[in-house]
Amino acid sequence: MNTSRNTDHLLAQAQQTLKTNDRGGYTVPTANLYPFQWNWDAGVTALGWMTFDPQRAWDEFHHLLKGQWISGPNDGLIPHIIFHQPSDSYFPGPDQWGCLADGTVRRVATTSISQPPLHATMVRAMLQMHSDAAITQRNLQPIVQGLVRHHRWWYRCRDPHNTGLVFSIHPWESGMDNSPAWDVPLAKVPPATRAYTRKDLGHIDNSMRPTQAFYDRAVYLLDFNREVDFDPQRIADSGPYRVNDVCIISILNRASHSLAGLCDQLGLHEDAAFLRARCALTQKAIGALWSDALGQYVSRDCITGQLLELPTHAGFLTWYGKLVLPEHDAIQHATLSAWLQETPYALPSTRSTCSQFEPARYWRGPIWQHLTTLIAEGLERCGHTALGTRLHQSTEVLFAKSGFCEYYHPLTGEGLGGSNFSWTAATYLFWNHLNTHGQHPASGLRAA
Ligand code: 9WN
Repeated sequence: MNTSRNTDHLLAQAQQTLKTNDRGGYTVPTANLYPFQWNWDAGVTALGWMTFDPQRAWDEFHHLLKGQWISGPNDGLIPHIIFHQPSDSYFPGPDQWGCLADGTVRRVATTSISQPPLHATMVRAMLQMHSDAAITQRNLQPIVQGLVRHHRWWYRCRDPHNTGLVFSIHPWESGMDNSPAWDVPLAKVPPATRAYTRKDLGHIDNSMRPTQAFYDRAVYLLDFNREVDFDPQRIADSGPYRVNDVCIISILNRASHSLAGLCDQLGLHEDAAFLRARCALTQKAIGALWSDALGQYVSRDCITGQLLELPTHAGFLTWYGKLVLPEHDAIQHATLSAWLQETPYALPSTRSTCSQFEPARYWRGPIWQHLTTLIAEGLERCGHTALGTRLHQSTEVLFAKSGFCEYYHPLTGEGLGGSNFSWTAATYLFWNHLNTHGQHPASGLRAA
């Protein structure tokens, strides 16, 4: 097959993946394994829809915002899963979280935690891709208002002492659920003692999924949150797991810059000023997450103050987050360059030389394509074009070799986890759009 036929075939397959996973205005990440709408998946998936059905892209956000909490101390929270329709193929489902629709705080059943808030940056990118005035007019304002409320929730509830570094309260909130970076803080969380039945192992081989010990702690934290009635102050004072996650911090910071720009556009000047002030605070604080030993940024246990010095790809998102301090830039660049010598495919979620590296297990080694592309974009916009392009090219190789899987083996390039995966297909559609519109590789997002 020649290159252009290959591209046509991949494009058709990617669009078909989104259509197959469409549940009428929102997209499931993949059938059965993840049968609901997920928070950060929705943001990435919208970019894919934008390449061939702009109104459908905006609908992804409208559906996500139907799950937003609309009153009480957690006003503004966009939960990590929105349970629009029932399904019994996933644990923990709506019966576990204590967050059913009540018409006051919630209009739809949801979880009680969030996920990396990349949405505002995706909205900026969507506007650059398709600037039809009528469609923008119809969609932009309610989405921006919902996102402002959400960012205010992050800063109010997850950084109540204005340190500049928000914390997360559950490994599922990080999106990088099973990262070895969480091993130390999770080891201090007691295991759940109640009976429950995992469903993930009915879909995916045990060797690729988190351990039982991980699930026992994940369930304990879910129960804790429900038992303290989701009270942000009690969670901030005595939650058993609080982590300054460098992925969330970077993604939030970038999205706050993006959102401030969108607020300017809509005349929401007070919100824009608030967001910029929070970005300035984060910029001042980020140095605390630098690891001299690893030559990269890392996460930190917020309870003990201990750096979680594990070499994970999350640290490289600081370029995307506009947060890298000048004195760290060349060092982290050298670190990433060294990583790239070590595996045939990029970018592993954990460095392959690390003893916790497991190339096929969830977040402990495999490649996630959407994250590689965000990191590539961050590198490019900070002037590290060669490295960014290299990462970008390596994602293209994987799409062509293994299609649109949930994640990929960094030593063999094999596709792993769920198949026909929405955010992977969307990432391909987005990058292809930038290439064909002369915005290769990352300039389309540069202003965002
Ligand atoms: C828990 C949907 C989600 C992603 C996460 C990924 C995985 C869920 C799970 O799937 O998490 O949220 O049950 O393993 O880790 O990043 O959003 O694709």
